[in-house]
Amino acid sequence: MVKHAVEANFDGLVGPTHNYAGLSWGNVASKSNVNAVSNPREAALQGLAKMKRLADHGYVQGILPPHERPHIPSLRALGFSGTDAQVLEQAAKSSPSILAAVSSASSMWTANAATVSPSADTADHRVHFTPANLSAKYHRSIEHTVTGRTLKSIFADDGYFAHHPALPSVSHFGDEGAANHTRLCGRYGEPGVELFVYGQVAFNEQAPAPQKYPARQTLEASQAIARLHGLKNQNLVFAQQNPAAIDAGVFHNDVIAVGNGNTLFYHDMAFLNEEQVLSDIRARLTGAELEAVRVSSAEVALEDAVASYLFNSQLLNTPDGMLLAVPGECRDIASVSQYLDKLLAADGPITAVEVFDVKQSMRNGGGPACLRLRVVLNDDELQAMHRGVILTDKLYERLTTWVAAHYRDQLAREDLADPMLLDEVRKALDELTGILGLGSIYDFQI
Ligand code: SUG
Repeated sequence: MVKHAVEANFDGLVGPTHNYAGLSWGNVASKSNVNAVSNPREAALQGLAKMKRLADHGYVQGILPPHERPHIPSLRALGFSGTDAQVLEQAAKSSPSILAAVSSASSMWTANAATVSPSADTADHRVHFTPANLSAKYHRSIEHTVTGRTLKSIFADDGYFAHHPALPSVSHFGDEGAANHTRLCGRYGEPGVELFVYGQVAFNEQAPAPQKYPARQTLEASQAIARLHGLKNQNLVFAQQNPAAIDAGVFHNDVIAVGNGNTLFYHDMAFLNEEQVLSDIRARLTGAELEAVRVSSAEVALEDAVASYLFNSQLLNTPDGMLLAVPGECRDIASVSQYLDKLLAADGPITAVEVFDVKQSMRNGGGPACLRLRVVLNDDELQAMHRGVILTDKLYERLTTWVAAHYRDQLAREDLADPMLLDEVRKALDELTGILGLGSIYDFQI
């Protein structure tokens, strides 16, 4: 019997050290905004406003808390020693780039937090989680421990939820989580097709690969996750991302494609072998026909797709079609804005477009879809999870007040060495775990 299920979205709450450090080679926005002064308070409020608007629409909206940054244990592991203030001072003096890396608020992009397989797809009928090792970038490779603790704390009942450790943290198993994973299905509670998109085959040097920028996800990582989650071959498609797209700044598949239900919205440069991907999905999808909404390069040039983040939109069910939740930049770029008007006039599955302002995150290459982790949950699983992280009007009020009390409204590179910042962050996060009822998840709390 098919159980009723919903797609819950867990957005990353932007952390108090949100800054622009140019840490992600291959991510055009991150590089172009290096050393700009950030506004952590505005960033967090923009994220919360997006969550609130979607919760008001009736979607199940959850929150994943930010990580502790600057992360002193990572600096100690690299040989900096003394009191926390001395560790910061030494790192700032001798290795400011390392200090910037351990200070990044990058855990806000929860599409990279983990890969999640709903219970309808898995062999043991539990929801499976694997935190992404994010091994391609040092600043992100330090996220998975706390991400794993947080997910275990929220989805604690092992009768319903299964947690795996991150894959080995080496380039052969580079894994970027749900940003390279899309699930297509009829109804959420039915078995779906899990589409894993990879950038490179690690154990075959002859296979096609990008030339300029790194491929952050390997086929071998995607296959390992499918095995760990107990997915069946008939529900799986592995597709290679177009290396030319990676070289044009598409560092994750969710910068060029998004799927929901039976609909795949994608650019013609997304996949190395587009026809094969579509026919593999069609052959496996049961209970619905695939709706492929293809955007051609003639309509929207790849460069405009990357600059606008058109595909880093959330695609959400509504009672009479689907809503595309796009970043504001989509209305600033003429070709994209015209395309959206055409899309709405057409008789397709996407029937509404709404604009969200997440500019602070966008300047680091994170649009609406980067900011959320999708977890399909049936009614029993929704009851079984920790409900303190689900956004209500009351929690929204509480969190906006908390942000106003603890966040700075500007942060420059030099500020990362300020020992006061570390104190502010720890005080804020300690209060936050209390507000969300999460218990101890941070190193400074253990
Ligand atoms: O991993 N940017 C992130 C953006 C992640 C976007 N996520 C998805 N597409 N799902 C990254 O490249 C930049 C940080 C800095 O430069 O300060 C950064 O980490």
